[in-house]
Amino acid sequence: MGFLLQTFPERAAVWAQVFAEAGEPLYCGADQVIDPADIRYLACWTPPADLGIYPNLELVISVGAGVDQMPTMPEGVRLCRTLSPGIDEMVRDWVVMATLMLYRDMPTYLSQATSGHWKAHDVPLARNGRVGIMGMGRIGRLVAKTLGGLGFNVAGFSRSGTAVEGVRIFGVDALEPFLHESDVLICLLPLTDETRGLLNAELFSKMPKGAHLVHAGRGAQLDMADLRSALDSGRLGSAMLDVTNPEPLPEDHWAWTDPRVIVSPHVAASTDHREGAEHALAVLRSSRAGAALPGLVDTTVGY
Ligand code: NDP
Ligand code: OXD
Repeated sequence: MGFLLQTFPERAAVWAQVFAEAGEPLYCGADQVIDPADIRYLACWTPPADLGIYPNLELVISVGAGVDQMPTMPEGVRLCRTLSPGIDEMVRDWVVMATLMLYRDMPTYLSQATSGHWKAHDVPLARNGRVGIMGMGRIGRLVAKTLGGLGFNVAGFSRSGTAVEGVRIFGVDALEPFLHESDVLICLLPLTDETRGLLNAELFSKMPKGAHLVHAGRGAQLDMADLRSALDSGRLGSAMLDVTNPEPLPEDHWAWTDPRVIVSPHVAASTDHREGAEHALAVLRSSRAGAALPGLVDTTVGY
């Protein structure tokens, strides 16, 4: 049973230590592998182009929360994503920051600051604000709890429409009423065939005039040209994007300098190395025991 990690040196060093502490062997890099037939487990962000070089591969683990960067797995190879409280908490913090910044008009004040312009605008109360969260999974639920705790009226949108305490939940057949009441729309959806390009002109047209967009899902869910038109028409007031389309955002892209948009370079979360390694060990042990795998991806739905 061989476990191969393909990653950058800082992460590899921590994983090597965590695996050594657990008494589990680990190959850090393909160059350490003498016999590819020994490899049963592979952890990486993106795998080698030809996974067939490991004929006995059973399982691939994405070192992040998402798996949209992964190719279709070969027959019989299972795919897991990383479950890590640190990822969930980091994204929650970014989303809460972004929601407050947009709701409290920070793009306008940052823009005024460039010319030293002291001008106050209306100050809204959180409890008068309606927040709509697309994706009520691990991260969406954490965000809902925090924003609800600040007083926002929180609604959630998910594929299954599973109930979440304290949140008005809308299923996929109720996207329109959900959008109607989203003064701040937060996207925390995985990228799948169903969510690609979902944040577009048609969707924006269903939101309250002047609403805001917080996007930390995946760049390919957003039509950036439609976002610009929605901002120009006043349909949307502002947007804060941690993920963009494309990524990285080109140096001369309009969104960098548009005062209504704040961009961060896909940094809402970065997997803590130790938590990632511990998750991989949990997957390894569950697999050996024939137990349910933490973070197992349902490849038929894509997340
Ligand atoms: P989960 O798998 O726990 O939750 C996904 C949620 O999305 C579920 O509620 C699911 O519905 C819902 N969903 C999936 N497809 C659809 C659809 N077509 N329509 C409506 N709802 C849908 O994921 P996480 O919360 O852990 O992470 C969510 C995403 O956040 C990741 O996939 C990744 O893209 C992004 N992310 C971004 C990071 C960043 O740094 N910017 C860092 C980490 C994650 P249901 O509950 O019914 O299954
Ligand atoms: C992730 C990410 O998927 O960083 O973990 O986006």
